[in-house]
Amino acid sequence: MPDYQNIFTSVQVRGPTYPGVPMGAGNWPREGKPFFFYWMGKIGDAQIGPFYLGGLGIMSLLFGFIAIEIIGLNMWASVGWDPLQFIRQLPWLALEPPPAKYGLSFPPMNEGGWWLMAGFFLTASILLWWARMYRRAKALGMGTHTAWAFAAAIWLYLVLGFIRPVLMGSWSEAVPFGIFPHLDWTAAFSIRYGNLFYNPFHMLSIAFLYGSTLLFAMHGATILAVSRLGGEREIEQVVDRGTASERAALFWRWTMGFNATMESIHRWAWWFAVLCPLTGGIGIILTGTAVDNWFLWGVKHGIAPGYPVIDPAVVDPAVAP
Ligand code: 07D
Ligand code: 07D
Repeated sequence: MPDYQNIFTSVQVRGPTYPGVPMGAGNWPREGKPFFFYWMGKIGDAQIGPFYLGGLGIMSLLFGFIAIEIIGLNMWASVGWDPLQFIRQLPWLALEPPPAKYGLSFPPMNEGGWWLMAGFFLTASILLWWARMYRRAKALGMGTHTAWAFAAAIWLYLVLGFIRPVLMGSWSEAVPFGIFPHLDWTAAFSIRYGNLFYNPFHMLSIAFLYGSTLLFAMHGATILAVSRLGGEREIEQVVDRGTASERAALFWRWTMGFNATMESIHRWAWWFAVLCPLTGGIGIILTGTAVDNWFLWGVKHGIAPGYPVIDPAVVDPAVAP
């Protein structure tokens, strides 16, 4: 069965195209005539469309487009409107937040005003997309787990770009737009606050990040390992646990003495993923507001060694008044 043995997916199913379940009043019609795309079928479902656009979707795309437009045009302006340099230097270009002197006021457009506007439209776009996700799940009679997981990511995004800057009293605390500039910000933030590694919520966030990849690998591998027994065909697993799911469970009970269930493994995955940005956001919100230097905080709480006093006459600038 060579078709059954490729990297990503099993045989391609080709019935008539399916528009999805009918929906009641208050829903838009789905757009576009669905078609099959063989190569997409290699990595997922071969049927493309129909799409559900909806009012929230259109508004989100529109606001997102405005944000990207503001960011892109500002970056282009920063290289003197040279199209070649714009493409060549794109990863290094930035739209920076206003300087500290403007606090939380609306700065002049070319000193962070455009940054503030782009942030507003990007945030509106993301929140509208969240609402769309919530509404579509409801319309299908599903739970809203995906929307709440997305909300956890939005929490970290809002802490970084809105909540913490407001608490600190200045937009200048926020992240710039740009590929490498946002990495520079991340590194500078860690140094400014005495090494983020000693922030226990950064530690938790990392544990959940690494934990997520481990759980994903374990779950993906387990299901693939029993796919020869039909383990990935979830509908059949629901009505008849069968030999695939049973073996998958037994494998882990044998190798590590404990196994998740077909349901609980997905709860594990959901919580690990959600707790990564959730704990991370707590760590960022505490930085500069409650804790000014995580290394010294670590020394105080016995998780980092202090520097030995070599010359008592020299005062560590970090602890100088
Ligand atoms: C694979 C799903 C697809 C999503 C993708 C991202 C854009 C941005 C905009 C040019 C896993 C699409 C990107 C639309 C283009 C402009 C103006 C998700 C997948 C492919 N980061 N970060 C990246 C964002 C922060 C950090 C890459 C966003 C914090 C480090 C990409 C945000 C800090 C590294 C990116 C955000 C931080 C990255 C790949 C928002 C601390 C990397 C992302 C909205 C958390 C890596 C050059 C990825 C890299 C990277 C986007 C926030 C740190 C450009 C949208 C401020 C250390 N970040 N990031 O695959 O290669 O995510 O950077 O908060 O090493 Mg970042
Ligand atoms: C960014 C949530 C917002 C994203 C949203 C998506 C779009 C695009 C695109 C349609 C990612 C919106 C999407 C607009 C649409 C399309 C295609 C989630 C985001 C809403 N760190 N660090 C973390 C590690 C160091 C620092 C978290 C490791 C150094 C700062 C994570 C190491 C310094 C911050 C993590 C390491 C430093 C973090 C991020 C190792 C730098 C944060 C979790 C091995 C010198 C963030 C508490 C996440 C945080 C964060 C990992 C090192 C700085 C666990 C593994 C010491 C400033 N770091 N870090 O989910 O929460 O991000 O910290 O060295 O702010 Mg770190």
